Amino acid sequence: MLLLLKRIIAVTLILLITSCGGGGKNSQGADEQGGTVGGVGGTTGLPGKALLGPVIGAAVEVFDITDRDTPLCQATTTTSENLEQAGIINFPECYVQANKLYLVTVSGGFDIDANDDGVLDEEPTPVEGNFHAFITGEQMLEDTWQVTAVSEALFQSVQNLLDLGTSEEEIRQFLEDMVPQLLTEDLNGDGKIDTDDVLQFNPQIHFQSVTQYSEQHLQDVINDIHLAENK
Ligand SMILES: [Ca+2]
Ligand SMILES: [Ca+2]
Repeated sequence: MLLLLKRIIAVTLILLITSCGGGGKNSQGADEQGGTVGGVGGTTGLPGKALLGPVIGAAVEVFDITDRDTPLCQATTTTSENLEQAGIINFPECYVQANKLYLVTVSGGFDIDANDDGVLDEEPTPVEGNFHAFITGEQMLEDTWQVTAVSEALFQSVQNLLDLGTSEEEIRQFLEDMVPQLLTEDLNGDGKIDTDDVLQFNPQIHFQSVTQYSEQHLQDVINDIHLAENK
């Protein structure tokens, strides 16, 4: 039923979308073309984080959304018993275009705070599956960002469109339209609930900011990621 509903929403939105301005706002940091995240020359990009609880030792890849076979950049999340320093995504060097939409995939590793209580779990939980986040080059270059169950739920909502080869503009519009179904609060305080907020979601402090619909759904998403049943 839920899947059917999602498909109906997706099809309706495709029909409704006529155009979309996905342009970059070009604030400080990134120029119009892009910049390098990580590496010696990476002065503008900020690290990401794989965060169910923090996921250590996971493989991270960045893809152009039109070519999900060839990673543009790769990294392994940091390992630490300090939750703040664990699960950090720091690319050796990764050039991204500010206005382009990318897909980040996190695979494997261990969730070291699976119960999200902010305390290192006695036993880490293996992550058998993978999870994703859509992120623009601009978002990657100008703020910290998290790959989480919320970003994965958003990815799953649009996966069919991606597989159908839907245009980047339509995907971006669909993502923005879907966010209010997942989040109820403006997490970065800019007056809008949008994909910027998805990338700031921290399960330990924002779990009350998810919609009633998504609360159980997100727990299911996390369980599926742990057990590799989200494929
Ligand atoms: Ca814990
Ligand atoms: Ca916001």
